[in-house]
Amino acid sequence: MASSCRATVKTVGNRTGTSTKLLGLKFTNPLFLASGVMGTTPGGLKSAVDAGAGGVVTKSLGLEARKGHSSPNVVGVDCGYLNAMGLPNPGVEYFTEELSKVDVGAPVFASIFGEDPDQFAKLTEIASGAADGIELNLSCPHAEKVGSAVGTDPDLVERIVSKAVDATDLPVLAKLTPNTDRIVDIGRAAESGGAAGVVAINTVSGMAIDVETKRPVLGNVTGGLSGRAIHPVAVKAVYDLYEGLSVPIIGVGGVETPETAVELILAGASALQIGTAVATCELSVFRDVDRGLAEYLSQEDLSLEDLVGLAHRN
Ligand code: RRO
Repeated sequence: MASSCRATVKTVGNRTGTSTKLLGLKFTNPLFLASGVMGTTPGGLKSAVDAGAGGVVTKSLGLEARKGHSSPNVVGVDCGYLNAMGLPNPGVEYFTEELSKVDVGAPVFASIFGEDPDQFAKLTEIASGAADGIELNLSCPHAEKVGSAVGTDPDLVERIVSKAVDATDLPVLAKLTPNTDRIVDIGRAAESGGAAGVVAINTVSGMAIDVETKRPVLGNVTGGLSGRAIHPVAVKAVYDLYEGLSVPIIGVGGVETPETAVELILAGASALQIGTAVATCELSVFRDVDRGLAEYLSQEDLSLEDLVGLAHRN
């Protein structure tokens, strides 16, 4: 894929000006590794931190190890990727044990998925043994009984979040799906359940068909679209959530340049996650975007906090 992502950036002295406190945690910058990319092993998470990520999110973990959907499970499309990985993961107990042996170097959020509030509570309890925060996956668009199957009913979302919050002292985030016209209702339900923040957005439901074979490309037929293509969808979701919620919003979707990062912060995001651009722009994306963000803040004479949601006040 053509890389339009590398920003022209200058270092602002020694300081980036983007360190931040959020959810009771300290981050060297507000750019976190999104779930699903490099997060299947603690070593992968550490590599992202070494490359400049301010925080990291694991691949989504379930109660049992899982192989995922048959391949092809990722396909490049214009301005992004379609994936239907199918939640492959080594199981929460194994991963938590491995994570406890590694100093990742920045706050780690354990992403978890389950079928009901009890499963989420159990997963939360186990993952809390090694993580600094929990991200509830209420939004994978292509899995049966989990992900958006449980994340589009506000009552169920509130019960899931509430049970997870009761099972831990760590901050609990709810990752929301864009594949609904009720994202604000769902975000409010997560907030009522005690979520410390919400993450918006997971991938947008999509599919690709091969014109030669005349068959769907992905092994699972449908998948989730990520990358630059979904950036405007993420901006709108974050903007709407900022109007309707009081808890912090973590924006994700097509962040690959300082401009795309600033846009999501102006919409209302207090921090951001980067996933697809780690593949399309390489790991340097964290430092490149952070430097560009710092330069923008310096030029505009604004703090990061000033910038959050500024589009609503201008
Ligand atoms: O593993 C996946 O197929 C996957 C997950 Br858990 C998710 O949350 N979002 C996505 O696009 N793919």
